[in-house]
Amino acid sequence: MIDVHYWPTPNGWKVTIMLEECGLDYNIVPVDIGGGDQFKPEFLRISPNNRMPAIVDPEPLGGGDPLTIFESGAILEYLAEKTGQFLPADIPGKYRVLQWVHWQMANLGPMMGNANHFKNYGKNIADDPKQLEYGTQRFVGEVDRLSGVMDAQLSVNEYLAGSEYSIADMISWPWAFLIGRLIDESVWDDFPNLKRWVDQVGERPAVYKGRKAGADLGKRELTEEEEKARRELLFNQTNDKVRAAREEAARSA
Ligand SMILES: N[C@@H](CCC(=O)N[C@@H](CS)C(=O)NCC(=O)O)C(=O)O
Repeated sequence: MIDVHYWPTPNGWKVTIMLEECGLDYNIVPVDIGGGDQFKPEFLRISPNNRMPAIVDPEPLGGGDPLTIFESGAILEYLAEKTGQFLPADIPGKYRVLQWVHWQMANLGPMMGNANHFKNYGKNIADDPKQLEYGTQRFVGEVDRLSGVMDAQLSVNEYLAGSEYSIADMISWPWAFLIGRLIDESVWDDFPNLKRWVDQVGERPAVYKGRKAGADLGKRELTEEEEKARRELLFNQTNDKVRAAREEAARSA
């Protein structure tokens, strides 16, 4: 059974949604990113960038030793290849999907993450709120632009990569459905085609189940001290700070 190293966030949901869509059995291995699990040597050996999600497949496509994969885009592409689902086999169809998968990984995910950081999390970190203004404007602006890119594509296509539901939709939906929450719910008025797709994909039973996977993890209310430690851990990562964990992972490999 595939192990999913996971915490319930948009990047984690991409993988549980795909596993649900493919009907594959999986076992959730919690990675409490607020508690520092991403720096444990056993996790860093699977995911050297100290980010979840990651998977371990004990029965990999092509045989051989258990296969470990980090980066949600690579994981979805692998699961699509393994099951022969949600990624066309023909070259034009395959790259019609993969260009949107890479688009999400390089654009929508990082820009929304940064917009959320400057607009929401930053309030508890920056001493002067003015420090946040340019970052908020830059990244919320990018999210608005990217919403327009999806809206235009979805005005002439049922799904992001054309007429068929694919891993391009599964990888984009967990971020896209949060756009209203991030910017303002009125933003959907500007992007009716995107809203149509968000609702349509959201109604798929596998999408619902994937998003609910491990929903109870991280529900515990943190004390002020714990919240402060969590912010320091998540938002103040320099090479110096993570080097020791990485070296320990290499030593104990
Ligand atoms: N490009 C990566 C991004 C993964 C990512 O940013 N994961 C976050 C949670 S959504 C994480 O593990 N954060 C831990 C940390 O910042 O130390 C992917 O799509 O897999």
